[in-house]
Amino acid sequence: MPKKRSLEEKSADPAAREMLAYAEEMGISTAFERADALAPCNIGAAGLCCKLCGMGPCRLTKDGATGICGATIDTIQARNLIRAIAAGAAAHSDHGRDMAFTLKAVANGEAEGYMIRDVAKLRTVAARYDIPIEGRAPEEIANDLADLYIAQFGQQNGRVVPTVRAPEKRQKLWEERGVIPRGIDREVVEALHRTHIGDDQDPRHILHHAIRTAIADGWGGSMIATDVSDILFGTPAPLLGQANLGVLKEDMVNVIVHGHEPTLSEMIVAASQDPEIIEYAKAAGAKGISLSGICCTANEILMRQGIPAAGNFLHQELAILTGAVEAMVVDVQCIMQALVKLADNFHTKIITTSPKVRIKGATHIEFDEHRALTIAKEILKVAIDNFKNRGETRIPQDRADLIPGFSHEYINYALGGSYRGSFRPLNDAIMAGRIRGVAAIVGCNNPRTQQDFMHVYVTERLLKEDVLVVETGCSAIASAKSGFLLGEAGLEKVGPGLREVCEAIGIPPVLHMGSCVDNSRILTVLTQMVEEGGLGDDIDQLPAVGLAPEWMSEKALAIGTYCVASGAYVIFGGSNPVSGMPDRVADSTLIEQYISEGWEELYGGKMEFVTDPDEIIRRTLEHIDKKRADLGLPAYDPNRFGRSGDARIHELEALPLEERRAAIYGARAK
Ligand code: NFS
Repeated sequence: MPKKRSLEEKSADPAAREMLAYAEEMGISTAFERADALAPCNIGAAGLCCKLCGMGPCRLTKDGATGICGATIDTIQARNLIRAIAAGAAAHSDHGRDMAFTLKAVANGEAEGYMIRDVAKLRTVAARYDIPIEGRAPEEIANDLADLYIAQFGQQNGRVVPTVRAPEKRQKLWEERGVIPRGIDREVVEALHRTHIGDDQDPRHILHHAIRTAIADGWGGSMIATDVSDILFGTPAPLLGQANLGVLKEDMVNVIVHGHEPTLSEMIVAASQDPEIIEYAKAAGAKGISLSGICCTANEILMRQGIPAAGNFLHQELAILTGAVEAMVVDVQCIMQALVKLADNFHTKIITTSPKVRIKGATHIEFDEHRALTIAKEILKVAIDNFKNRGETRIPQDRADLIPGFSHEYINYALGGSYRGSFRPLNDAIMAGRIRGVAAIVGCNNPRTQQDFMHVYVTERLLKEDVLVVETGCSAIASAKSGFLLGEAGLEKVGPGLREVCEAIGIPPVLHMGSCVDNSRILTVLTQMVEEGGLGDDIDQLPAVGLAPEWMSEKALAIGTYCVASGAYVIFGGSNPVSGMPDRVADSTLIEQYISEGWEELYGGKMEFVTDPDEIIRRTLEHIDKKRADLGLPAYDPNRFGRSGDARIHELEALPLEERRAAIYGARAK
């Protein structure tokens, strides 16, 4: 019998615990409780089930077993893995395609309500591809860039163009290995073709194409999505935001936008500020409209507009349980079907908007970027009309302030200033050992593990070890809820060297870099660190690690794989989709070995699945220290730092005047 967990075991977040207690009291089902009731299939979870044809499903339970067609465990695991990676790449990239079409429509004056907000980024990106920019109107440049980007999806030969933005050495390596993606859709389709019954049956050869498919995501579809979002909605820069369910308002119409694409949510933000809509809300008896986000939509509008985040993936049901949400407006990805049934217990309307996503029982108001503002207003009116149906509410009071908005452009600026924006200070801090290394902590919540615990634990431990942390996706929201994304709030938990750097530059120790497609920003940061000099000439030489401690989505696997292809060491927590049976004969399956040691030999990056958080930390620090040693940098020694910056000033301030003088001038006087 699966174990029923306590509230504390289900989530590290007090707001979640409060709502889960309420759900239990009301007898309402949530993903947390369904995860307790439904044990995962141990054969499927280990990657040992093949259901690619009608002879199966073949469930292989012993080392050496094969499917009816003769497929081995290694082949089946490789096929399952590449299919997940292809689905993840498809999701990110299809999002990128829609953004490119929106850019095209904006350039041609056909998209109501949108404009080109960041002309500087448009010009910088266009110039990278030799699109003429001088003397041209932003719309002309945008039209050419949109055409180029749209073409990347259906391109048959050549290379997906954003790959030219990788370090030169990396590009050469990809060419040598034959993994430069030719066209985004082509690689995804080929992944499906190769895994049809009776096609590619050499696991290494299958996974070779997994790398190419993943590069088409990170250095293709995702990068396109991030570029176009910045061009249309503005490149993020730090601003003040809030996170957790306490952002919902008792006296206002609460509308939550949930999903991933910023095209609709940005328009809902604009519509919510329209005087006509505000009046409409007031006429309905509310003080106004309060907008908030869940999942990566939350990150998109939090980073750019400071709209609060109601929570991460596992908060979607909990938000409805407050009884205070008039409408949850969803577009694509990470939306639970369970929302509709859950919402039946309250007045909340679930509104689907994407032509690609409908949920039985939900209200569908289809979004079309050509009439975006009109549709956004229509959606808000539905929510406002629903305000009168609100019953009893139960809004947890937990909310935390945060400062998101660390695009790579902003980090560059913060480190060097307007006229000499540069990654030099970051590289110098790493070289000196003030910063031991960098960790990107990303990815989902998974109801099979305690919500947020792994994200927060791993983040806290690494900060103590002077590792600078950058975050995206639901991981960033977990840190936001825990107060790490606010400079002073997190600093007493930070190691001495990193603390000095954060104080000197004025940044929090954890940098929120955006949504999951914005992991492409991390690729750009890593590239800029390489190009700045002093830390080797390719990403695999950097003392950097990527972690997805609570992953669950196929997109996370795609992200992990393109990070490996780019040279990073990536560790996933939680479940291991290529583990094989627990009683397997060898220490690791052939696939586990291949994506770790095998990929490291080929690309300098490796992928591992590790459940124990302390082991994740150990491996992360071991890797960072090894990379430091390989670069000839001094070994990490925290005792060398912490004698400057704000900490030192506070210490001096506490001394009597004479002693303070002696401390400051004494050494010099001698
Ligand atoms: Ni990323 Fe964003 Fe969250 Fe996981 Fe889902 S919202 S795209 S997949 S659950 S981090």
